[in-house]
Amino acid sequence: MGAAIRYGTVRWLISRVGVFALACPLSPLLAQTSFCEGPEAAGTPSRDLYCIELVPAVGIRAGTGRVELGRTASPFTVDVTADGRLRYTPTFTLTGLGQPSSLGPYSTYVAWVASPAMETIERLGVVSNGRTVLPAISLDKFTILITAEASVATQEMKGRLVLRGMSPSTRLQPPDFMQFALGSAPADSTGHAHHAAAPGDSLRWTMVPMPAGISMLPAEMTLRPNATPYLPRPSNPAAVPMVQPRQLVRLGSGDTLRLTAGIVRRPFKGDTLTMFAFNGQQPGPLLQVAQGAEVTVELTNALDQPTTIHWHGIRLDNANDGVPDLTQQPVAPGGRFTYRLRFPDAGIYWYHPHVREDIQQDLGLYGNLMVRSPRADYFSPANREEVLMLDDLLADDNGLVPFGEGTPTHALMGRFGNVMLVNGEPRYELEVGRRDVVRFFLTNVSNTRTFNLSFPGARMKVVASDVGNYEREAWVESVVIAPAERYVVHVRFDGPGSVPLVNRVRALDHLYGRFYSETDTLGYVLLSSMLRIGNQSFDSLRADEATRADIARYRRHMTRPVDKTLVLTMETTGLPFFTRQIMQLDSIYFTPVEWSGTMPGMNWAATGDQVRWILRDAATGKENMDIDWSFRRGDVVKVRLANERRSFHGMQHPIHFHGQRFLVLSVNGVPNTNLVWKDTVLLPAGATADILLDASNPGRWMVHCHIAEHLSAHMMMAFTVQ
Ligand SMILES: [Cu+2]
Repeated sequence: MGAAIRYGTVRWLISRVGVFALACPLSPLLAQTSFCEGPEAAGTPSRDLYCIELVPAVGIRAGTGRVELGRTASPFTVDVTADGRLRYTPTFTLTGLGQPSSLGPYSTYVAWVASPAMETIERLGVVSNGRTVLPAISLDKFTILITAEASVATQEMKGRLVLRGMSPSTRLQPPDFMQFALGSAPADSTGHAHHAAAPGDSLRWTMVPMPAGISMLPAEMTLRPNATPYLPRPSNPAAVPMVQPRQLVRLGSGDTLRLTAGIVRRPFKGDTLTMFAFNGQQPGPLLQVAQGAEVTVELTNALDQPTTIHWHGIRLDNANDGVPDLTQQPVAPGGRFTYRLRFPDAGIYWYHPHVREDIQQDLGLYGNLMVRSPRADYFSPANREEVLMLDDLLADDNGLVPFGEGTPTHALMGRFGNVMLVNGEPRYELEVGRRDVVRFFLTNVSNTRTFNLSFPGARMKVVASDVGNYEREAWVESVVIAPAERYVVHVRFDGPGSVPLVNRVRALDHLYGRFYSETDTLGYVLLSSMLRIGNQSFDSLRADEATRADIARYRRHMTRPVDKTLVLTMETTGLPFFTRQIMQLDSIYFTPVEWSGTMPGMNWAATGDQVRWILRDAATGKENMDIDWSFRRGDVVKVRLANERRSFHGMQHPIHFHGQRFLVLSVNGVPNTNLVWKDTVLLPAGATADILLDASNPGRWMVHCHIAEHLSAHMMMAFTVQ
């Protein structure tokens, strides 16, 4: 009760301060809250990506302003529409505007947003000197216009133009000159060799598959990774077992599971691929345990390379965390390792190797781990549960595109696949009754792809993420899920007919400087004619009082100063001239999230020897494994993650902390109002996030980017909890 009152008081104070500040536009309190104002500080969101400078129109002598492209608090760190358009909540800060009447027969100023060619113009709202927050904008490229108007009610832009500014995305333009200059390079004559050679032949690189609708410069088509191509090639393929579907394995406390990482064959588009699997299953067995249980897993390595298993998100004993050279020696081919697991937190977790994830995880070594709460009402009611592992595979007519043996390929943006998989299959199907509520447990196990998932026409609410429930359920139009993240959603299918599960994003055509839509249909939910009475509780959003009480214990730490700042950046060496030139042109604008692999050739050809992704401790300047933060058990640490826009290639990074849990307090300075325990957070390009780390589990642990190629290209550090 006491906590509830305190929380209520804090919310009341926030609302009062908010109203006061809006009523006093020059309040220094709020003047500080926009990162677009004042001198640019280190560790703040990129002005270049999230601020617009407004400039006076011809003949206007007084007035300037800025627009902060902010976000409204959401369950995700990226605000995006179901069809994939980024959504910005603009905050206008205007100064020095004279009386509108000084410009003519006008009484007010109005802000508008227009597409670059002005074919659509939308009214945003009335503005004046000071700060004004206006409705969200979801155009790819746009221009902000402020006009003097005769009436506040005007819905049409008729008055005099006063200020204008262009969105950062309008800088994305076709590099005509380079296209001409670089386009003259000769095409490669070996471009169509067969890379899935017969046993005994050596593998060769051929051209990487192109996404539909994207063109590549001839010079890009000549690029090849400077690495030895690798695919698993057993000496006796006929003896390799065919892959099996996932099995549910319920483990009680004290049980032992034998898990073998081995080689399998699987049918694929009329061909047969050689891949990896746990116990011959893709995904690996779905393990289900009760919260608080302790089980043993005996790993046998039947691969042709060393491996380990990391139990992602589980706050277990450090020696069982599966990190090679940090918590254990890698398990050699033919070797074994015993993991002793405990499960302090309910939720959906997953397991995967921590050796060359870019190869081993991509070839199928991943499985989910469901930890059940003893609370019967842990989730609000649903008619059924579905556990989905989302992945993508990169293949062409010859089968899988080979991996780099000693170093990863795709070291720039990660290995985007061109075939979407749900639970290892290219087509997912589920049959449900009409009005059924389905609880989906979603895990993104892809190397690099961030999905924007929705079931068009079906209502969806998010109820939980990585390490437990949200403080309260929230309606969402889509789920933004980065590699290694988990979300639990409840979806009601009212029907009739069928509902697709789609990934809808806006991809960047770097060559032509444009955005375009990509829609992947991952599967269908088929609605049977059986009509259920329906699930009344679905219509309301439930609060989880136990989660609220748990998080409330950390509330006093939320306003503390930042303890540690981690900068995410990169450097390159020895990239081809062409790649460096294109990257330089490209760096004029980075989209907050690269949803799709639209620079396939140069991305593929860049290896971990040429690209070094960096976690840099802002206080010491130390990088990656030279960092060794030390905390005491029970410390609560505020860490600011700052994704540096000015690096050579800015893009999003899903950052994972091992062995602990954290709260994402704010993104780009906007506080989250509905918290959830996480182990992985997606940092958009140029963005910052403040997280509150609950350093409660002793040991030496990793922090790393969960884009598999970034991890394999050094983007990792360690910290100790004593
Ligand atoms: Cu990364």
